[in-house]
Amino acid sequence: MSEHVASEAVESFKAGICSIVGLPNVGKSTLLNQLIGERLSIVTAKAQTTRQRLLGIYSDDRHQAVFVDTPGLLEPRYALHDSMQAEAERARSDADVLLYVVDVGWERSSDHAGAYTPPAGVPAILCLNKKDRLPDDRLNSLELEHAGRGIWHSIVRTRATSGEGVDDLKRAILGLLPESPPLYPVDEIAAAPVRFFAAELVRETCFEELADEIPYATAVEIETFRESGDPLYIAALIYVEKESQKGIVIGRGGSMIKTIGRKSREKIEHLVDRPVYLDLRVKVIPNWRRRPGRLKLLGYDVPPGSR
Ligand SMILES: Nc1nc2c(ncn2[C@@H]2O[C@H](COP(=O)(O)OP(=O)(O)OP(=O)(O)O)[C@@H](O)[C@H]2O)c(=O)[nH]1
Ligand SMILES: [Mg+2]
Repeated sequence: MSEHVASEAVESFKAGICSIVGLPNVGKSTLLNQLIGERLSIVTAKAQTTRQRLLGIYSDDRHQAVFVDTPGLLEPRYALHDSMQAEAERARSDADVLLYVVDVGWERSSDHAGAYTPPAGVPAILCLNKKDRLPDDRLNSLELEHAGRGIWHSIVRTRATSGEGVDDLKRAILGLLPESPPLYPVDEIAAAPVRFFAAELVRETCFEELADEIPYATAVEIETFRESGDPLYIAALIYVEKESQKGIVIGRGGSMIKTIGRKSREKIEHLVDRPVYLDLRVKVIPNWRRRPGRLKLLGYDVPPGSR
């Protein structure tokens, strides 16, 4: 009898992939972090922060949702953008559930959702995010408008920055997962190694501290990641495309690189929960965003036929 109960419990486990898609800056990465309860995906006020698919895993005793955060894109301009676009498309085609995120305070984002059709056979949820940016009556009419298309399995309003609505959203997603055993060990929350997140935190800090085009011209590579020894020793390279950008990243008397180093180190220490020694250097690779060979070296997948 007990054996029978156990096999039933295994059969009713639900697991699958939920891809989070939408235009840049609508709050996809903030939502992923809230759904997982951990700051995995980097978030900044600038659009096109996320460059690669990032997995965040949520497990409870009956479900496992593997959330995939994707880059939000408009028109690709560089080989790097082709790579970002391909990452987003791959995530879309792998999905068991699709989460389409809209910034309700930005008309273009909602219009885009209005024109979007999820792939056949994949249940899709519409997330009206940044609900703090629109009065309730306008939110109501927006929701009615989207509901009228009949393509959304459900529509959920959220404020990702505070976590409001995220529990409802999670419930809606978990309910749509197919029956399946867990895809990852249930105590894992991420599928990438810590050194990937360390590089991402340096990149996030570059986005926060540097202005204009410079953050977009930066890439971060971890050269050394030595976990034996105390503190944890990390040497990282920040790549830029021009000598003039290198000068700005270093700053007068090294002031900017010191700030980036200190802030990045604090974030990494928070992540690994131990002291970190972070050594940062800046190097120029001319036009790396336009050169598929360089992109590959920096860890970005490049689709065939990329410009
Ligand atoms: N007011 C408000 N701001 C939000 C909300 N959710 C996210 N944001 C902010 O929106 C900005 C973009 O958030 P991200 O999570 O980086 O957006 P994204 O969709 O991942 O952006 P890309 O990676 O560039 O495609 C950040 O400054 C967030 O703090 C929300 O519910 N309300
Ligand atoms: Mg993002």
